[in-house]
Amino acid sequence: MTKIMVVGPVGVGKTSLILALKKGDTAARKTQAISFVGGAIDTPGEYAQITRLYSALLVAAMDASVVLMVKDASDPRVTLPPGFAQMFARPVIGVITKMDLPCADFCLAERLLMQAGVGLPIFMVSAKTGEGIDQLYQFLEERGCCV
Ligand SMILES: Nc1nc2c(ncn2[C@@H]2O[C@H](COP(=O)(O)OP(=O)(O)O)[C@@H](O)[C@H]2O)c(=O)[nH]1
Ligand SMILES: [Mg+2]
Repeated sequence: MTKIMVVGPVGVGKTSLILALKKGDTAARKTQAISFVGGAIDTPGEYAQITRLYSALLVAAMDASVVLMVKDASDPRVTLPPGFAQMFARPVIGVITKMDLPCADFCLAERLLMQAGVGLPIFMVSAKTGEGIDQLYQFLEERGCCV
């Protein structure tokens, strides 16, 4: 059981993050269903935004050893409900994406992830520039997760 599952609202950069960790250069397309990409489970953003779809996320998480909860650094909205991370019977690692954007607000994104129940460490990455990807990759590799 070495899979990672990536969750978070639509458009935060989940698929791009998986592709960056895989060191692929293909562009992300809209994720329509829970899908297996190498050692990762990619999930449609709607599953983190529509309460009645949470159960599907929880079932899929049974197949993963770690959940990556993704927050877009350029989006100041509260997009994950309080305690969302605690639903998962798995360690949840926070990942803040789009750190390359000028409007990226790391402090706010970190606070919102923590409100959603995510603990430290929280990783800051950009799938566009590659910032932070190696550190996250190494962290996952040390825990036996391969993407
Ligand atoms: N600037 C920037 N854009 C990103 C980054 N990651 C993803 N995007 C863009 O955000 C949009 C949604 O990305 P996607 O990976 O499909 O998000 P998902 O719905 O969470 O899987 C796409 O237009 C990506 O090119 C990033 O790190 N920086
Ligand atoms: Mg996607």
